[in-house]
Amino acid sequence: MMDSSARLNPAPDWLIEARDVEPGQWPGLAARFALGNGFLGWRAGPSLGGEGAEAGHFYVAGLFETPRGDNIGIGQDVPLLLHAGRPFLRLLVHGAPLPLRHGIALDMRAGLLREEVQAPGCRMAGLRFVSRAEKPVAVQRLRFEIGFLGEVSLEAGFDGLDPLLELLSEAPGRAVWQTASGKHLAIAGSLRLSLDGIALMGEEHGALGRAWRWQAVPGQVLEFERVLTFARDGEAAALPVDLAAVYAAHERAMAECWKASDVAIEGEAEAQGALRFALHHLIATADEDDPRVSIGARALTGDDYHGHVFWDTEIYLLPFYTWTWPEAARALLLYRHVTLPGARAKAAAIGCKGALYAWESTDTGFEATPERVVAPDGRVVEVLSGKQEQHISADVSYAVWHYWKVTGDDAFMREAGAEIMLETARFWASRAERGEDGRYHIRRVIGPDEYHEGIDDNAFTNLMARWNIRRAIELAEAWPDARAKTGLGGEELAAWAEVAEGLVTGRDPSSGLLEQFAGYFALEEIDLAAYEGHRMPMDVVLGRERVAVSRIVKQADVVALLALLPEEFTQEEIETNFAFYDFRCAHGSSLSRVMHGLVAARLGRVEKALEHFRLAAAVDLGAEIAKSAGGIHIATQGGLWQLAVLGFAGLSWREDGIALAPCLPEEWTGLRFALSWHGRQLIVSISDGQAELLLEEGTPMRCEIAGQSLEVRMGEAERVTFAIGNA
Ligand code: IFM
Repeated sequence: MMDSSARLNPAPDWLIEARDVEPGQWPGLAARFALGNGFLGWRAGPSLGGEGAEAGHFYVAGLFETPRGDNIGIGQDVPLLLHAGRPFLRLLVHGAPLPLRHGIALDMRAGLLREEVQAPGCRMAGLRFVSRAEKPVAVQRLRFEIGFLGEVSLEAGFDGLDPLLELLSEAPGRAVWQTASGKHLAIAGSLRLSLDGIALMGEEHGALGRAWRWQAVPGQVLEFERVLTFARDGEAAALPVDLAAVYAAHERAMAECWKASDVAIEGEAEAQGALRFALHHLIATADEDDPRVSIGARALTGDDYHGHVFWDTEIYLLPFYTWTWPEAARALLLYRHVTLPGARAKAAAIGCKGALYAWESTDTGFEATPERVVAPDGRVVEVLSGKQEQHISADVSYAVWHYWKVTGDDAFMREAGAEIMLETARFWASRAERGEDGRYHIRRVIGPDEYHEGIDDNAFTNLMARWNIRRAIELAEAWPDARAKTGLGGEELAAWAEVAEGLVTGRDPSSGLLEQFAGYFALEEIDLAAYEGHRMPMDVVLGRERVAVSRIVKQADVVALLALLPEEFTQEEIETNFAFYDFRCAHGSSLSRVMHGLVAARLGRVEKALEHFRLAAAVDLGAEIAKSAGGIHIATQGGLWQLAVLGFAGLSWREDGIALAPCLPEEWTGLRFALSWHGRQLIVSISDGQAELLLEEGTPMRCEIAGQSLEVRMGEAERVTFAIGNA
């Protein structure tokens, strides 16, 4: 098995490190350096005692509970993703703790967290991982080198469980907890300590704990090992005995993940590091085997947004999974099928038909958005997004359609995807109102720009809804089975077509400029340049009320539309709209810059795109570690992949293959990435005005590179030369 005393991995682009960690830095670092496998998330707190140790707890995907009473401090019940406990170690020498200096290093390629602790007369090196191959399993190994004489006690235990989890039963090596609503968490654990190769028995300390005492002498070497298995349903899995085999399986599974999804950037080490960091978290956060869970806005790395699932998953994350890890994409989309009953109930509750997905979703699919929150200025404000941010339904369908087109997974579409698309289209057709102008309107919504609430005809919502209805009509016409399953008759279909054709778009026919929503152009113009350097979001700087009557946009809204539906616009329209809205966007959400970057890259505005890339990468890798304390911003990570691959490489799908329109920043001398299309595995390499495509596996397919169309065959690399900066 791996050697816990090994030196840190010297390849800097696969490693992030933090040395001499200050106690106050642990919450942010614990998220940044977190490990996960989609079922378990393990925050990177320090193994050994001291301040900050509480940061290192586990999450189990899908383990939510709604406490009764006022759980977020303003009189309402909201489902929360529970803390699934934290393993700890306490070392005392002559009855007192030692002053410790901690360093951690995340080896992203191996999916391992390494740790070094220095103390007077003692050095400890350790590593831990959650198995990519056997999801319930987490392993920790530590090696202590003792250089002093004295009485030592070491206690290993497990605490920090969410107060909503009550102990139901325990026996040596296992414990089961239950919530008031009957959710379960079962954990089994084993602990071993050996001194110079000889096992020390110690004493039992609770079900998952043990304590040892011994007389230390210089030169002693202690090896500690902890293995845990977790279960959300039923019994905790049996503890593996052969850890070398567990590690080997993890190593193989990690190698497969990286082979399928790696992106290598030449020329800019920071960008390479940022992308590998993004990929580490994207790999760590999906469970290809469980369609009952999806990915929360902070993945399994922190408490912000309580583990709730937003449009972030479908719009920011799904492209990555769809193009590189279709099994994970499929499971994530099946989650939206499993949660259709909640979406149908939400639509019915507002008098509509079909399916309106929860803006914030948990294990049930019922709406989980809090109705009020405490704003940064301390005021309690009403949150309307749970009621009004309805574009989520079109976003889900968008992800379904693109998954289908990229993978060709007809079975998924027949079993689940078509039903999602038809039910969401049905929602939009019933939600749109016919106005006196004879056109259809979607009123009282919030678009991605959450600074403007209760607006009418948000261009993003209307165009995405129209797109949703149109694709659903195509499906219904091609697949009579899907029509039968959803009880869709010809009359209803005709009504959908009428709504789609009649929906207002806010598009000025002469300039192609979209009005973000009805009345937006009449709002106050505020020059954002005057606020450059402000570190607070604009709704805090100017106040919510002022921003709401201004043209300041919180995050990519029309620009997101340009990114998602480029085929609906001419190049000139994209230019016009991007120029108008990029200038007015305050990027008050971590989701914003990657979308702006993606559109800029496709427009060939490469330096601007790179600036957005760098600023987005800084969200979870910048100097302000505390920004990540509530968890890493997983949508940003997915967006960075999109910006590199869909933006700089210009990847898109065609019915019979793929297309690339490369336009790399000058600083990036090369870009290489893996992708899959209709079950085929491909490697794309771009550098020096050349793009090379290698079909590693699968039957021949078509590819268009910088406008040149060719057929690629397995094992034969196809190379195309293109003019740099003019893809
Ligand atoms: O989904 C986002 C939303 O677009 C902006 N606020 C944060 C949410 C979760 O990331």
